[in-house]
Amino acid sequence: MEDCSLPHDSLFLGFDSSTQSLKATVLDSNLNLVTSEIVHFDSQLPHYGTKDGVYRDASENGRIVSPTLMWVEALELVLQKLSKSKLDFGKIAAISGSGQQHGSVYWKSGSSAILSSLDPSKPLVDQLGDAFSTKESPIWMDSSTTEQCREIEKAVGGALELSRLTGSRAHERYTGPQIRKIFLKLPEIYNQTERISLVSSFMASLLIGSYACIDETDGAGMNLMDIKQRAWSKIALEATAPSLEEKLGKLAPAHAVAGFIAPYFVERFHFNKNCLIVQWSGDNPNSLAGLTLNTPGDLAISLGTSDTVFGITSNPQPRLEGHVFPNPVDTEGYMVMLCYKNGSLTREDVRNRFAKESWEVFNEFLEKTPPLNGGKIGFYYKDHEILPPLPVGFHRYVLQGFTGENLDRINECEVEEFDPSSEVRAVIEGQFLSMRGHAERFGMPSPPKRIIATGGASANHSILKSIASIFGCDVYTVQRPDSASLGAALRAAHGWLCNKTGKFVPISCLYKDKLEKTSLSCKLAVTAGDKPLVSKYGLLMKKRMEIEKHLVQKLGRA
Ligand code: 5FX
Repeated sequence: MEDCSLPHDSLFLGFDSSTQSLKATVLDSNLNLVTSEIVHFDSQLPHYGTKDGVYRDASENGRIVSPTLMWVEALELVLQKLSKSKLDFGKIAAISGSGQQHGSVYWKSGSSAILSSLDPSKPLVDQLGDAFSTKESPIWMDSSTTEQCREIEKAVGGALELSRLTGSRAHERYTGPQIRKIFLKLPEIYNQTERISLVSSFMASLLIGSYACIDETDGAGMNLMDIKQRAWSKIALEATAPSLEEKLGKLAPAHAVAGFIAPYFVERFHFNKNCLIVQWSGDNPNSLAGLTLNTPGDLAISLGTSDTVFGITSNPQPRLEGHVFPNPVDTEGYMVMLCYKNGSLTREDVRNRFAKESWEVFNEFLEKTPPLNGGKIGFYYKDHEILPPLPVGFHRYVLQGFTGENLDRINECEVEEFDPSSEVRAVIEGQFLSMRGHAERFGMPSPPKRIIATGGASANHSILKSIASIFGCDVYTVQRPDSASLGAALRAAHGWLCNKTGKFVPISCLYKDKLEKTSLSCKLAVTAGDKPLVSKYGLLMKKRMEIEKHLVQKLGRA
């Protein structure tokens, strides 16, 4: 039997560098929450002038970036906040983190020297101002690389072939197409770049004071890695840009140690010099860890800036839709995922337009409208959607005579608007019917054994009720909705343990038989909807998928 205990009195720190904020969560050796902090980019770092953490470039269709230095400054600020909260940095045994997936950072030639000689008397941001060959990092919301996606797919033998090889067909937000765009359109930036990091490996690099590897899980979000070999794919690299492998560095498993914390942080914040930095990974993989998802029939739904649906499998079948990544806490398994760009910002937009900018009114509308919404179906895309690939726009249909019994002679009629309460139900039902439809098509369990909901909107009971009715299973929630930073803190402990043991140890070893006593426990929030309603929703879903297909044929990208 492995000794899975963590040293008494030690602490584990997890970050989440997400689209709109940087969060930090600290767990103790019993995996209980000690403290947490957050820096909101728009309000707490207003000098960068971001809206929702990003710049939406008006001059180039679909280009969405974030200022790289803002993430650097946020790291220093969140550490200052933790220090003010009297956190004893000296007790932190290991740190890991989560980054928004796909986003990339371009380190200028010579920056490795800057990174390894940071002066602890000065803020990071004053020393790294000149370290990047472009100051703006493309992020996951960007949709400006359709051309590069098609070129890469063609070069490797088609979209399905690329998906079988790398776990996904080419997607605009994926790092490979983003790198190719920079190489083709801004070659001087590409040529000046000595290292390309993901948001996750970028933040880890700051903490170790040298370039951190890209972890194999987040690396699968680039269209560059062979998911079976967990190694860079030569053919995908060649299809993307020249001399790319040397700019990417090596891959490492998510549980590996990236290095010791840099002297900069030891001197400035009084970390212990033996504090380990465990590889950072993507936000969705970290959530998977934080939700302790380890049963193939379980589905997680994360309701944040993006909405994602994910689960685990040992036998992935990559298709044109959805994504396959290595499981970040298992050396052999995989995680499967769907991703929607229109998540919380779109729910908020509908709330602002139709529910008097109030969540109370929004929930009241949701509760007072009947399930199935009288056959009213809505597609709400405030941003260019990923799944399905559709441009900005709202589309509304009424299924005349629909009662949920059958679809015979049911025709849809496009309308301009619904009454305000039906708009609210239509956005919520629309989002979850789409998830159910695409999850089934992707081969995810149907119905799932259970759903674990996380992210900001998982605190909304009215929304959870709709999920239970549409999917037909119990819905659980976690104590804390920021499962990505919690998962990162747990992974810090896991990496520490693997390092101590000298080999990979299953993560469940850390919480086996005591999950209920930790901050990772989840609780039943809503029981499954009744069966007849679930099958009526099945029909509505079928109709919705048909309409969606027509919309894609009419308006979508290839
Ligand atoms: C996943 O593929 C995504 O693009 C998003 O969920 C980002 O990770 C959000 F940060």
